[in-house]
Amino acid sequence: MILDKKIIDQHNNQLKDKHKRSFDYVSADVPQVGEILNKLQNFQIAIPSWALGTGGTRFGRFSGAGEPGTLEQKLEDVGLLHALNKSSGAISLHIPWDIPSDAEKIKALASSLEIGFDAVNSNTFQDQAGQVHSYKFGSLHHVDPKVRQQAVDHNIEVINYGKALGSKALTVWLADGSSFPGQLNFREAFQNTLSSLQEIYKHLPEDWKLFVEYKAFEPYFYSMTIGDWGQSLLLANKLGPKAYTLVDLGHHLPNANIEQIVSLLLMEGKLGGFHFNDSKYADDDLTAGSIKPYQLFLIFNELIDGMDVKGIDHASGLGWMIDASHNLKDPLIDLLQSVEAIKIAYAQALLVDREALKQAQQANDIVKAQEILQDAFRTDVRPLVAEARLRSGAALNPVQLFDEENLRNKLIEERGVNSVATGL
Ligand SMILES: [Mn+2]
Repeated sequence: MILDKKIIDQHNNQLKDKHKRSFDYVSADVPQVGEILNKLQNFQIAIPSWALGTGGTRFGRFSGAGEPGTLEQKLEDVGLLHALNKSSGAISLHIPWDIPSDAEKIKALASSLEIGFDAVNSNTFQDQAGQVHSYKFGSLHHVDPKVRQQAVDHNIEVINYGKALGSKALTVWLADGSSFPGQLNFREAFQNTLSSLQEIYKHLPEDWKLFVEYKAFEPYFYSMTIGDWGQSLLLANKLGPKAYTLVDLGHHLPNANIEQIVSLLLMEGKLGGFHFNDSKYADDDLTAGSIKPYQLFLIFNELIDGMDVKGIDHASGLGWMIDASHNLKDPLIDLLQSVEAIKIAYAQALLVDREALKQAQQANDIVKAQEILQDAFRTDVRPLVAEARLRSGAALNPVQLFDEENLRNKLIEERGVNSVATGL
């Protein structure tokens, strides 16, 4: 579905007076407002193709309606999000759920919707129909070289699909691990993983990045072969300059200090990208910023600090993506909420007075340091984020517009009630 620009203009007209009042109020105290708005306009967060349908838990899945049943429809959904917020200008494809059988046609559709292709994702965490070897006991770390080779070949195939579309990164997340002590030899599992990744790395184009994702537990509960940022960083360092660590917010043990991890990975030049979501207990895959918005702000505070020190462009230097699952809310609305939360945290972090913070740190003035951070966090930056959207031609309030225009019902009319997205 293509959203008529007139609908967005009408919506913006209705809200513009109220918006102007709140924008004028906030921006009066922000001297660098023009620069912040530019950065907000440039900052895009990729949408994963698997998040467009309803997710489930291991106990069940309650399907939504009018889900995108084809890759073309998934692109259209991301195009719709991007029309609403002008902040979701890329899709991240998962192979084999989204094989682009006609790459040129898919590229043309994406470019008509003004969306690009973010990292491609391989899947060795489940068996596909007709697959020769099973991944039941792992893939790249498997004790059997034939299984490892099959998983390596799959990743090379994913790179080739990505090349055809213009992707520039491969994300590898492995469901390799063990659930019982004694099941695995840790060193052998790690070495097998390293040599498999080295094979994949050889096929990575010069201008590509390899993102090595880690996860503390699940689907295995005793050990994960790439279980934390240390293991991921070890692999990335051994692989070479095109390999980076990818941080998924839900992939840590409870209360891990993710902002500190981010800071050190950036210092080492090895932070490749992000998967945004939120959680209370584990890999809950909830809407970004819905549970711990202060943590999200603190992460962005370190990101900006670390990127600015190295002169890394905020918008293009790292891979930014949502990795969430929506089993209660409408996936599209949920994604709009996540993008909004990410941009709010980014805007708040842009407000931090870095010079004053540095002085407070040097003087061991803890009170001042806390005041500086919380001043920024407690500023209502929503009008800044909305103004950036307005200047980009998007809606002042995307969630409200989605609701007012009954966009889900229109998708159901187009696709039917029973249309189900491929994926988990
Ligand atoms: Mn992830």
